[in-house]
Formats: sequence, structure tokens, C-alpha cells
Amino acid sequence: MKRRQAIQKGVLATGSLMLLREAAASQSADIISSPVAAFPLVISTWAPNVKANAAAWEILKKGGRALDAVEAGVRVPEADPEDTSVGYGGLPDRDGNVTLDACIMDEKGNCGSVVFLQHIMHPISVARMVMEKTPHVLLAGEGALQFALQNGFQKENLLTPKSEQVWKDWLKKSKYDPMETIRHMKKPEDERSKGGIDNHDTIGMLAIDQNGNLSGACTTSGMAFKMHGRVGDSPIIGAGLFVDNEVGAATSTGVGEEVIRICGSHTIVEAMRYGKSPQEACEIGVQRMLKLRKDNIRDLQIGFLAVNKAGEIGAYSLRPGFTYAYRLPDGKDVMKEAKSLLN
Ligand code: SD4
Repeated sequence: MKRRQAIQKGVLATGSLMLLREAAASQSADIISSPVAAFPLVISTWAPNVKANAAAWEILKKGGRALDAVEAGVRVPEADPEDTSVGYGGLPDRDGNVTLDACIMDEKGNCGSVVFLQHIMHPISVARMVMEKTPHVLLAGEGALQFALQNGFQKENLLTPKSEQVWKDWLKKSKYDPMETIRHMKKPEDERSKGGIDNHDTIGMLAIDQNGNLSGACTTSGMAFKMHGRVGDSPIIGAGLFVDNEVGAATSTGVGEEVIRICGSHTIVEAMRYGKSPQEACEIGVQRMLKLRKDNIRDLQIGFLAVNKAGEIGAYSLRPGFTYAYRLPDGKDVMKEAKSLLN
């Protein structure tokens, strides 16, 4: 599909947004292609992250770096107490602790990550500092917290009364089910519940700047009511995020254990390297997962986004309901639902 056609299909007037629910049976791949000037662009997991794209756009439209754009973008849901999958307001682990995971990667293969970090509202900025100020890629737990505090981050209570209440309700049964816990805490009329089966809101964001350089960021509070110390795919370079400036970038959302098993984002970028479009590459990732895990994952949700060097994008999920949002060079917002392997 040509970019112009996609824009006409996906956007109402400037400033207004439309969520396109595409029939799974639809023939055309969800690809946006343009031979010219397909960037800057920014794309994020989950439609509500259109707000994060707007923050990233402020940097991209001025010719700023994709790296700065993705950091600024994902800081929006990190600070949003209503987003229960990221940063402040994130749902806690089974013991009531909000523990955060984040990573960032730039066009030069530089990357930084924090896992199992507590009390810091913007783990993505700590991850960037790990990338820029240390000889390491990944800092965990107490060490990551110490590093953040030494570098001027404030210690904060990230558990909001709302998330604490959801956790207390969960404690009555204390049954860990990645899907049920999130599905039942949201009202049907809630805009976020349009995500369907899963209602994750973890943000994975990919951007290309005016110079054609790619970067990505991914940040999450992880699966609600996880075991204390559990880390998912989101902060793992190659699983939740991978950027290769010669080829493209990919990111994921959903049940991280499944993404880690197939090195999801790296797998998708490698498929693009060997000639697949971003859409085909995302489909390869999800198909591989189902082939490997069969009935074990039929009820779970996993979604991938990808973008290639030319500014083509792709999105695909295991189950219906994975939405995403993007902004192209015309500055208009588009929100869509990805096609899925299962119905
Ligand atoms: C994780 N992938 O920790 C994350 C969860 C997620 O929206 O994507 N939630 O496994």
C-alpha cells in the first residue's frame, strides 16, 4: 500500500484520530512504503501511545536525533499514572513492588538497559545513562538504583493508590495469569480496553530521524503480579528491542518469556536483512513462536512492530487486539490494529 493511500485510509482531519480495525482476512499486507522521504517517522506499540509519539515528534520535526526522540517519547507513559504497564502507576509484582525494565539503542549499536529497577520514574533515562556513562550495557536491581541516585535521579514511590488497590484485589486469589489479571481490571468502556485480549500498554518505540538514522526504546513495569525479581523481554537487547541502522529496527510487547525464547526483535531485524519486508518479518517472528510453543501460547498475546531503513513499517500479533500508533512526515497521527495469526 502506498504511503499516501495509507494516510488517506488511516487519518481523519488533523488532530483527530481514528483506530482502524482491519479484518484479519484483509488481503493487503499492513505495509506503508514510499520510495522517497519516508522519514522522519515514529511508531509505538499500543494506540494510547499516540501521546508518546507526539513528544518524540517535537524532536524529530526540528531535525533532532532519533535517539533523543525515543527517549523523550517513552518518558510520557513512564510519568503517566494512568498507564498501568509502564513507570509511575505500573502494576506491582506479587509482593507489591513496582519493578521496572527499560532499554534503549541507537544507530551506532550503542545500547543501555536497566532491569528490576525500583523507585525511579524514568528508567529509560537511566538506561541511556548506562549506555553513555558506563562501559556496560545492563545494570540490575540495587546496582541500577545506586547508579541512578548517584546520577541525580530521585527516589520516588511509584505505586499509585489505584494500582495498589488492583494489587490488593488480586491478592484475594493470588492466582498469576498474565491475561486474566489485566483483562479484568479494566472496564469495557475504558478506551484502553480496546486493546482486546490483553490490554498491555508497554511501550516499544522506533524512530527514524531526518538523517535516516534509526533508534528505539522500550520501557515497562512488566507483567502485573510477576514473581519478585522477574525480568521480561522489554529490557533485553535483541528480545524486546533491536536496532541495526543498516537494516531496520523491531520491538515487542506482550508476554516477554515467549519473546525471549526466540530473540524476537533480533529475529525480525535479521529477516529484514535477508530481504523480508517489515510486515513479513513480524509475521515470521510470530509464526516461529507458535510453531515452537504450540498450545502453550494460544491464549497469550505477543505483538511486534518493525520498521526498515526505507521507512516501511510492519506490525503483527499472535491474537487480535494489538494496536499501534505512528506518525509519518506529514505529522498526522494514525492508530491501527495489527493483523494477527490467530483469531
Ligand atoms: C514483559 N513484555 O515484561 C513485557 C510486558 C508487556 O505490555 O509488554 N506488557 O514481559
